[in-house]
Amino acid sequence: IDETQKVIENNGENDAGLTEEEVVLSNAISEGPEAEKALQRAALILRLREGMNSLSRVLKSIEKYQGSVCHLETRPNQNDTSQLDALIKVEMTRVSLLQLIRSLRQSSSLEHVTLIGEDNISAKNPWFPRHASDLDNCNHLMTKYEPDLDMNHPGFADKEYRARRKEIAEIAFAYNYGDPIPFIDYTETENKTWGSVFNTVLELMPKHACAEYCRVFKLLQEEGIFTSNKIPQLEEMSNFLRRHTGFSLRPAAGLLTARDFLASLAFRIFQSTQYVRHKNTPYHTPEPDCIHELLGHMPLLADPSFAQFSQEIGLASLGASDSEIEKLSTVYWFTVEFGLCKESGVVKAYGAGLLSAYGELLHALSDKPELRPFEPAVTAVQPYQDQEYQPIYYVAESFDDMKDKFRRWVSAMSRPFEVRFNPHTGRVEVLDSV
Ligand code: HBI
Ligand code: NLE
Ligand code: FE
Repeated sequence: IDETQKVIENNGENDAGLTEEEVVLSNAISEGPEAEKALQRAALILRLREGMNSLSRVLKSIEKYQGSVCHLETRPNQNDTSQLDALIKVEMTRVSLLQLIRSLRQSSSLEHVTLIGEDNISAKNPWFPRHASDLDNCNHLMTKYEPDLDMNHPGFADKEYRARRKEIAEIAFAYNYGDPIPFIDYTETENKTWGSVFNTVLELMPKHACAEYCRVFKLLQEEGIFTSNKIPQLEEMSNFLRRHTGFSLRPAAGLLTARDFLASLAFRIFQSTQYVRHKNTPYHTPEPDCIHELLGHMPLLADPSFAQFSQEIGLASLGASDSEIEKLSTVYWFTVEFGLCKESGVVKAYGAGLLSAYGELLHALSDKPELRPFEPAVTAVQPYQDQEYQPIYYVAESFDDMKDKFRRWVSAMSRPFEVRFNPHTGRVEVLDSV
């Protein structure tokens, strides 16, 4: 037992400044004869009373104890925004770590200092939704290409459009699991924008869309959900999906973070925007809108094999590291959003971003872009941009082949546990593999 630990054991919590639990944790972080000199990783959560000023003092202390910072995040405290919460991951010897914590706890500019073992906050026990109702906490938005913020957005100078977007976003913010999706009384302009995209896609479909898309499209027409004169309501579309694949919809206010967006797929829930693109750009918009969701995504989400593939991407994302999320979302991008596939030797579109944007659909199937065979390990690291038409597309041999390759690739991911969706309870179960 080293000296520090003796002190802790003899004097109890107050003198050492560590709770019993933390002593156990810090022991778990490091064990063995070389432990004293070995560098360990640990995470600290701090409440900073004087914001960034106290942060610089904390960093100086870490330096003083010869630790290095591997990761740092701050955010305003939820109850008191004048205070800052900081998550700091450090690398240092265990003895120094204990000294550091003690010295931080004596500082009057810090309200709380909590030590968490590295394992607790990363791979082994991360928080992720276990049931569809947990998705109420998974709607973090990305601020990208918004009419309020982006001068290049066609709605930037259109006050009426911006007000309408706000009104519709409010519905998504207020939505809770289990609520019926509120009805939207779309304006004549909005229905007309839908109509012009719908009619163009209808015309291009026989030549350019994959067979599964065409099959469900026809069903949707027969049921009166797909018509050229009115935008389908998310609620009726959700009920249609539920009958075919058990997928359902929940309204999203805009572009969600990839982690939140992918997580919902694990529960066969698709987060769908409800606003309509600006009338000046019917042929293509970089951000998802309900024309994209309805015309692009819905037909394939009603196809059993494709629904299965979508859920599997979602399951793979639960508790994944940031870099794995990045890879999964890139695979999603080049398949679900912009995928091409072969049908008796002819290349067809199945990606939703193509089937809702006739400008890009024609581009994708022209001789301009480069086509490459879908190969998850390669596709997953292909950089892409999300503002213009894609210069590269990936072509799947078939849905089955794509699923097969995806499964093999995903099984090599490093998550230290397995997840399984239990359809009877609607819960994700975690099978610890350690
Ligand atoms: N959010 N609302 C919404 N709709 C999407 O299609 C969407 C998203 N966030 C991220 C995303 N798509 C993809 O680019 C992948 O990163 C998952
Ligand atoms: N570019 C698509 C469209 O215009 O419908 C939307 C893509 C969303 C990722
Ligand atoms: Fe999409």
